[in-house]
Amino acid sequence: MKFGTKAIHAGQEPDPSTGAIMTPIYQTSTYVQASPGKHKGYEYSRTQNPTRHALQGNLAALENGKHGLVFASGLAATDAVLKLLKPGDEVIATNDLYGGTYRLFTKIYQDFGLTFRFIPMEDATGVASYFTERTRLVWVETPTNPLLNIIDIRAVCEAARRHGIRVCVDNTFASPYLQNPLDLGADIAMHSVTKYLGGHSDTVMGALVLNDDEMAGKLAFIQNASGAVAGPQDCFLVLRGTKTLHLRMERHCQNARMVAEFLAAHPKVGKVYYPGFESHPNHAVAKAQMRDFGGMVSFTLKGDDLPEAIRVMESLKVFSLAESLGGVESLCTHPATMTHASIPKAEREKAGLKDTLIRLSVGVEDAEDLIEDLRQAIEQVVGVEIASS
Ligand code: P1T
Repeated sequence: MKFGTKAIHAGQEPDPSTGAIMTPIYQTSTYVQASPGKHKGYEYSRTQNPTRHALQGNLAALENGKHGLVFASGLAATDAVLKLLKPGDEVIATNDLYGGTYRLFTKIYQDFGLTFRFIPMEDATGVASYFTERTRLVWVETPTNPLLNIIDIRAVCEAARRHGIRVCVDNTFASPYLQNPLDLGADIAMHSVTKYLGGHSDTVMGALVLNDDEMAGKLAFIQNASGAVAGPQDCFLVLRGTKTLHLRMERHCQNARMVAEFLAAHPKVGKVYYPGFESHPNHAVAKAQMRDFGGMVSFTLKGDDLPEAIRVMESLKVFSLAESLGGVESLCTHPATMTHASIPKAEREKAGLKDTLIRLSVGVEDAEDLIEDLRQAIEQVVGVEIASS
């Protein structure tokens, strides 16, 4: 079955009691049993819920995986993966990644005896040189947040497999429409469902999709035992969101390309970070492992002046200044003070993340309006270059 058909149908059957075509919101905590242990597959909603079950099946299908599990947030999904590890184990992670993931690793799990090393992975052949006898997991984010670095998933997975190390890929920025990590050899595909999968900035949720039955059993145990589950109302909203994922992603990608090209041609813009440019260091890898280049674009202004960058963000009218990404509406974020503030400045700068970086989540509005908004904001703050005749 092709992607659009799966997006609309996978995991969902007409409701058996009424024929309702949309999976109902089973807003219930518990289920009546005819006799102790004699029930219809549902005992308690932390353990299982029919609306959640439908969404888990839908997301598994979109990632070409066997098992889907949804959690109360993207970070709760990441937290569940870390609970597969033991004190003394080591995680090798991408050096450019969501600030909250870095915070969970270093501020919570380090105290439980896990160690984390953050390394550049753009040259995938070098990743194996960081493995030690204690390495149990490689954490890959690609495209990375917010620098849009591209990591060769297949190459990293091959190196990890040779050493018996698992790989989890945070696929949030790409969405399953653009990239399927399990097909490239990853053990787990992780999502902040809050972003493109939900797609409407109205839900916070996370997901894991995987093929391995034993690991899926352990993660389902953790999901129930730790209890950071997604509620049925949110699962319903995300089921509505995934039905248009393929349509939205096409427009996100088209608009982002136009915005990136506009910025790259603007005389007051410094560097534009966008994997769709042939000049992007790993453009060829992006082209090979992604269907298109995504809806995210980051940039700096020429001169790298922080007050100017802040004034540009304040001057945008169609783009809203807010954390998050992947919704239908365009957002603008200042990673240094917002999404990545929990990474120490020295660490951010080591990874190439400047305080002057502006991150755009390009929505599905009309591209002309988005470009005009960026133009007026930039030119209002830094002026227009007058061409000399
Ligand atoms: O916010 P939550 O659903 O818990 O997901 C965390 C998360 C995980 N991975 C990536 C790549 C993410 O971007 C996020 C959340 N990111 C933002 C809120 C942001 O604006 O970057």
